[in-house]
Amino acid sequence: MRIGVIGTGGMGARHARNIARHVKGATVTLVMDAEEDRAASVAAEVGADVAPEARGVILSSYVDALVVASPDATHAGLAIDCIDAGKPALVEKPLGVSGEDAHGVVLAEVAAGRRLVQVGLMREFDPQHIAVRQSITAGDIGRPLIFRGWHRNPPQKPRPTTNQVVFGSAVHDIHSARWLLDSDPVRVFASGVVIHPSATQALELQLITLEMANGALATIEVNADSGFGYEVGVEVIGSTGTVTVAPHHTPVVRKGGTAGQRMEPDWLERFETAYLNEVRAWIASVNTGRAVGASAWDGYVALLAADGVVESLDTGMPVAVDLPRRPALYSDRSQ
Ligand code: ISE
Repeated sequence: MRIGVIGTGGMGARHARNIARHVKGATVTLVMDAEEDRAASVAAEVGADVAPEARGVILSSYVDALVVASPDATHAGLAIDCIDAGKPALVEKPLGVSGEDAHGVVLAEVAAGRRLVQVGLMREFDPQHIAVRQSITAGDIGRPLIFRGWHRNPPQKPRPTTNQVVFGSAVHDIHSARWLLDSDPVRVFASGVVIHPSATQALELQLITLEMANGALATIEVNADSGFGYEVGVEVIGSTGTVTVAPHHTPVVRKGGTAGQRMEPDWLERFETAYLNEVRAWIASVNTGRAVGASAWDGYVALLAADGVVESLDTGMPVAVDLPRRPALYSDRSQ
């Protein structure tokens, strides 16, 4: 399978390398990035050619399927172009810059009558998250009642805006809550805190509550500048027990009167296995025609809830999430 990669920043480069090095039967043939040097260096690494613009990659007769990892504002439009070209695409999150933007992708897929888009909401491919889900479905904790997520980022340059914290980061946790609680959000409430007033007035630390259709609740703490490294975790409280991810992958070292663990510095290291699993599952699904992972619908629902979070941060009020009926095309998902 010949893959075209649009956007060769951190995620696009990671996907390109993973495909070139670790996925049998797949090659990266064409890459594109607005920064040509960046595209050229990834192309040289994976043995691909460089294309001058995104739509040329999608339409190229040397490309069977696409990875879209360009800036967020281009995701929905490029996803629709892939659908129009009849080519499968792994599209990075967020699927758009608003619920409405992402809804266009859902409508295009429904019109095409088949699922061509997998969204990079990749916690579903993380062994730790999978173990939590398996424990829930095995009945270990009874009926899942509350999802508690924590999501702490290293500082980024430039610092994110309030909305970027929601659309770029919290969408992952909204998706995890839906996936683990098996239900959709019906109402959201959010408030936030400025961490470093001298640097930014953005609400870099936010607390989000979701009320789900099945009566369960979710709380999400999302932090754009942890001050210590990267950490993502979930705990689900059920009617007869709780299940939580183990704290870190790294060993506990005791020395000099302390016990410590090295923190992963960022998501590229923390979710190394998940990214590989994700891209392998995607290529396999393109081969079999059986979609896996987060769908365009999932990407859309996460953004519709994210719209509500932004409104709630702004107004200080709870906001209803009005989901349209889920199209039959997406009925194989449990949510
Ligand atoms: C980043 O873009 C990712 O997708 C990471 O998975 C997420 O944890 C981080 O907050 C985002 O900025």
